[in-house]
Amino acid sequence: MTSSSSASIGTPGVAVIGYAFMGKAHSHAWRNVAALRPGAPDVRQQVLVGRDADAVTVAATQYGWAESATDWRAVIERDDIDIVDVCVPGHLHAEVAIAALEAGKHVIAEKPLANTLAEAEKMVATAQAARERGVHSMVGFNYRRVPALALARQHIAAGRLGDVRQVRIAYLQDWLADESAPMTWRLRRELAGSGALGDLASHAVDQVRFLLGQEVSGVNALTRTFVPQRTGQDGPEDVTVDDAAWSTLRTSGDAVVSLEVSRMASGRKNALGIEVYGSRGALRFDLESLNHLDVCLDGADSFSRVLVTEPSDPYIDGWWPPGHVLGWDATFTNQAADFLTALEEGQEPTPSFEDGLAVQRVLAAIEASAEQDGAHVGVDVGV
Ligand code: SOE
Repeated sequence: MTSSSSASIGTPGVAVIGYAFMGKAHSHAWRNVAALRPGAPDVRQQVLVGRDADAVTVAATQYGWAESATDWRAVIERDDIDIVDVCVPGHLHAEVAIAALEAGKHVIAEKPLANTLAEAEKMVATAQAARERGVHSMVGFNYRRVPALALARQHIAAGRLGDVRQVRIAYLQDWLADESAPMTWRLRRELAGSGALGDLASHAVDQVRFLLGQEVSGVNALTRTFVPQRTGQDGPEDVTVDDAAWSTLRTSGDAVVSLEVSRMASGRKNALGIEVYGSRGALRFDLESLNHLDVCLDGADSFSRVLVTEPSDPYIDGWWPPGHVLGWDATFTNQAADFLTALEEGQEPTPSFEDGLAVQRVLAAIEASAEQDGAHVGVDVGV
């Protein structure tokens, strides 16, 4: 099944590698995708993989998996596994995704695609070779599947904002605001690659590309690590990633984007705020109120609030009647459905690994600019 690009994928067997926060979110999606997304093929929820045998066994039972396992290498070689879903920390993305693609499995890799540009480039080369054999891949920028953001993209593409001139995008969380919050893998460069940049700015940059349909062509940026040491298991440890980042981006369509990300914004839990302003209108979105889109379209004078739950709205069909709102988890279910539908059609799903690499190149430019105290750094995303 895995090396064919024929119309039917049957009932593919799925393995999720990693069972923490993202492994849980993706498990929920695989479990519900056929029930909630019309036309999405059903899957076999086969194996959940993790290093701690006891903990992954408990998680596998809780999340509806047939089995658990501790050896991802053995799992990706199995004939009953067709899809490998990579939900491990960033330093393992390249190794697991490349091995799975080479074993003929379709792959979803969580964002950011990789920790380094070199790894991301290798993943793209492997994905391109795999595509020739009918083996497909996708990077998990789940916010592309928020109905309100998919609708926002449609409005922009239809010209209802006119020419987009400026964008404000801020992704703010507060789970590191407390200086006594302990050390985690997310604060170690060798495991996470970067801090708020890879974790949060990756989503923001992807949204700029997704919403505007434009590339980022240059950046100026600053980053800060406000708390340079945190307490680990064996005492104080250096934090080797950024806590927050700010950047001004130029786009290929001559728009200017103001981007701000932080995991130290006291009181903000998961606030992805997006504002897009054009010559004939504007849009405003807040992830903590994700069923709403504020619109000012076609030369209107002020904003009105739209509840994005009509069957005609993107990603709503198959869920609930109008006004019965969706949650954050729905973005992963919608993502799994799009992935399966693309496989069924023998198409490369989006966003592709090339999209992941393009985001990675912008993040690398932001880091390079920050190292030069905000100097302009040009970007050629090259995809
Ligand atoms: C943690 O900061 C995190 O889980 C991100 O890694 C996710 O991508 C984001 O959706 C929510 O916050």
